[in-house]
Amino acid sequence: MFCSRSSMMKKLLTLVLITRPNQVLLGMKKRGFGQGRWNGFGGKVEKGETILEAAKRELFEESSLKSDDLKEIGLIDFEFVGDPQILEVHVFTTSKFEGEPTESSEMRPQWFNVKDIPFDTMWPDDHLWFPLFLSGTKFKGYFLFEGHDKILKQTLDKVDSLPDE
Ligand code: 6U4
Repeated sequence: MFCSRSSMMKKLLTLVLITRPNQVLLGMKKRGFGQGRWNGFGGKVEKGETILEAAKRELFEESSLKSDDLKEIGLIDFEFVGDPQILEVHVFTTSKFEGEPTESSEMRPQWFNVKDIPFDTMWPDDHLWFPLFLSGTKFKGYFLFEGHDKILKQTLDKVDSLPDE
């Protein structure tokens, strides 16, 4: 099978942001990548599943919530200095879900008022694109990180549609 250099160097990830009126559900990451930060629910796309299937699976595994209404709202590439692998993160959102947010081994869920989103304890890119997500605006972004705290370069654009819709 032919694999282009760019696809070989990309790792597909999902990120799901659940909303209810004036609130967003975040999870405190208890372990792994982004430990100690509030974030949406998500993880790696596994072999044999679509990106949307991965988003639903990770949402359920990490929060116990189910949704058949996930809509892709953003696509963000993350690069880390010294690491050839780009993380391609597909961001989904919905306000239609079933179940009660429940703590998992990976995440401790908590509702936040949109006015009190804990950006200080989130990935540093989040405060840049959350306003677009919260206003229902689709976006594409790119962030180059040095370590996990410093953004060296960034682009962020509103788009009309995303490739996987
Ligand atoms: P496992 O396999 O569970 O050990 P882990 O290393 O914990 O994997 P995983 O699968 O939870 O990582 O995936 C990382 C999650 O963090 C994905 O939902 C994508 C998200 N993420 C990564 N970089 C991010 C960033 N800069 N900003 C952000 N979310 C990010 O908001």
